[in-house]
Formats: sequence, C-alpha cells, structure tokens
Amino acid sequence: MKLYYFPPSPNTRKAHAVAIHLQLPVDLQLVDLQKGEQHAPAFHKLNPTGRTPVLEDGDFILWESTAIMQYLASQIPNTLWSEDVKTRADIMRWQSWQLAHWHHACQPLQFENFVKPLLQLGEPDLQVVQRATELFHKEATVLNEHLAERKFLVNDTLTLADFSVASELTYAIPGRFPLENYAHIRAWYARMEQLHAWEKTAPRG
Ligand SMILES: N[C@@H](CCC(=O)N[C@@H](CS)C(=O)NCC(=O)O)C(=O)O
Repeated sequence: MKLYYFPPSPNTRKAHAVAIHLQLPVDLQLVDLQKGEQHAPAFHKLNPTGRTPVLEDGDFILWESTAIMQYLASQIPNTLWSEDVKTRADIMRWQSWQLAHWHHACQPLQFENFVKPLLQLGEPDLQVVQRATELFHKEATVLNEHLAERKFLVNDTLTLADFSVASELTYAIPGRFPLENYAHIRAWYARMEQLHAWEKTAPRG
C-alpha cells in the first residue's frame, strides 16, 4: 500500500498514525502542498478533490482520511476498529462528530492564529476567532465531560475515534486553543502523546 501524504497535515497524521500503530507496511509518497503538488493532473487522477491523504492499494484508490483509517484498520484484527457493531457505531459517532463539529471549532483557530502568521497571510480575523472560540467552548465542554471518567473515547480502549478527535489538537498550542478549563481533554491528549505513533507523526519544526 502507498500513502500519499503531507506530514504537517492533521488529516495525514490520523491516517499515518494508524498505519504506524498497527505496524502496517505502507510506502510513503510526499505530496508537497506548499509547492502545489496537489494540483498536478497526475494527483487529480488519484483524488479529483486535490487533497491529501490518499491511499493506493493495488488498483484500489481511497481518499478521505476517515475512510482510509477504517480501511487500514480493517487489514488485521485489532482493537482500534472493533468487530463489535455497537463499538463500531460508537467509534463512527466520534469520527462523525470530529468531521461535522469539532473540526469547525478547531480549524479556524488553527488557521487564524497559526497558519496566517506562519505564511504571512495577514492579521487574524477577530470575528472569525470569536465565532470559532464560541464553537470551541460548546464542543470542548461535551468532549471534556465525556472524558471525565474515561481514559479513551470508546470503551476506555484506544480506538480510531481517539486518533480522529486528537488530530484536531495537533496545533492546539500555536493555534491558541482555549483549553485551560478542560483538564480531562488535556489529560487524554497527554495520553495520546505517549503513543509511539503519535510521537512519530508529530509535525517537525
Ligand atoms: N476531508 C478530507 C480533508 C483533506 C484535506 O483538507 N487535506 C488538506 C490538508 S489538511 C489538503 O490536502 N489541502 C490541499 C488543498 O486544499 O489544496 C480528509 O479528511 O481527508
């Protein structure tokens, strides 16, 4: 299998981390977003949306990081992607929440507070920051309460749900995410940072 990836990207990170955690043999192919390689016609043949990551397994091409995580975790028996239907649904619940809600709270903070200054794209838009901060508190309250008495999101066992939800916190510090009042999220994320796969996929300065 080959993973087309861009290491600084949280979407790449969650797929790559799953491959590392499960010790799956995956070749890596850099798609340098800073050089615009995602717009190359050859890459658009793989993913017409022009985004990373993409997984190639023989003649099977898969894009969308969550689908890639599930496909990777289906290769061998493991607890990240349980066979139990209720556990699977619970994992999917948190992966869906990450895509539909958590992402929209975290991504604007990451972009306005971190990416814009980094790429010299101008000052943070304070209205966008304020709206995202409100969303962040709404969603983080739910996550924090869920984690109050749990080590991990589903059945107290590390699953794909943890990799999905944690990916959004990759740039929590430079993105100035307001995590001060969410001790359970910080404790859980510290547990994620203990994982070899999370450490290996951390963005390098
Ligand atoms: N929903 C997609 C999002 C993928 C995505 O937005 N990837 C970004 C990097 S984080 C990308 O490749 N952007 C390139 C572009 O939009 O030009 C997924 O989960 O895979």
